[in-house]
Amino acid sequence: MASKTPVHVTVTGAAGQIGYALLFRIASGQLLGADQPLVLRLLEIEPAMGALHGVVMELEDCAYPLVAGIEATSDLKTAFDGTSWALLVGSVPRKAGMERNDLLTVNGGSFGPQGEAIGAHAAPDVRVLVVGNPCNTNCLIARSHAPDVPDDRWFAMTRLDQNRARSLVARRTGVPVSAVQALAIWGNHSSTQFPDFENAVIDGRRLTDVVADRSWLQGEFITTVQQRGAAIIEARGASSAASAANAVIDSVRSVLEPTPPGETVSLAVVSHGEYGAPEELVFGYPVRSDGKSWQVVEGLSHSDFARERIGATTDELESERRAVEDLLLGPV
Ligand code: NAX
Repeated sequence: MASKTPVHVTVTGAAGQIGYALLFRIASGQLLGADQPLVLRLLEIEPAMGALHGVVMELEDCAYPLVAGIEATSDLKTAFDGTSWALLVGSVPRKAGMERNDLLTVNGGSFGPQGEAIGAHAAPDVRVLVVGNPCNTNCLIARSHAPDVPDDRWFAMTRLDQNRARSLVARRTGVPVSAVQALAIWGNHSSTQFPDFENAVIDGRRLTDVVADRSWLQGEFITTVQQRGAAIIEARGASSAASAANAVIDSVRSVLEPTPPGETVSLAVVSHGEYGAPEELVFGYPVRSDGKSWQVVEGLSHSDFARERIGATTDELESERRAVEDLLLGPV
């Protein structure tokens, strides 16, 4: 049987800690399947090229049968040339004395050129997943520089938050993780995100019927999910990396595979005004895929409490958009 044509996968920030946890999983077939050869296109900034070279040596030393080539580069055209999946992980971390708006501007400055390079050089079927923070707004910026890449190809990662919420509920209620479904993250991947317990189910029952303690759901549950990233930094002395890489794999698989019955998956996608979110914002929604295309789940209802929380995360995304206005091209 003739083997498949290799698919090109770009990972930016490939010498970083998420890159280190992610690349080996991609190369082993966990991203695109055990029979799909791939070419890895790894982007780093110049000062990190030495470290990236070391990662490439390790990838070579795994002798992965699926890896048809590895391109390590600091050049945007080379990084995105012919790519079908652009995983934008690289970004500059917040440093002491940096305001949130400074972070938006510093990182936004690299996502514009990356978007432009995707628009100019990627494969016609390219899909983009932004992980580097602030990921929703970085995705907004990149997309504005690639107007010919259709709206439904752009994603920012809220899946780690969903996985955190799901696991927390499973531990609280003593059920397997698989019993907790449709627990989606709304809005921004930030401390204003809303993990929507109201529409979640446990073994087919409404989560709110199983967990009667509404004050826990509205309080500690939400803040634990929102603050989990900070708690990991506190405990580990470094931010989430393996769980973030795992969520990258989950995000891509959830676009490529049909969503199981009763389940929804969390992805931040380009808003077309669903549930009142302003158009064009990259907004976290519950999504379902049929394996070919995906849709935002329709017809969900929310209490006043949930609407107020979704409003707060919407306001934050709006203010992020205002802060990067100068970096946006076109009518976003
Ligand atoms: P690291 O600092 O370990 O690695 C980032 C890498 O990106 C570095 O090697 C750096 O040289 C590179 N880089 C910086 N600017 C670049 C550019 N313009 N082009 C190419 N490479 C560039 O961070 P890591 O822990 O890997 O995290 C990466 C990003 O993921 C951070 O922005 C982080 O905040 C974000 N996260 C997002 C999550 C999400 O759920 N959306 C969760 C995990 C993580 O916090």
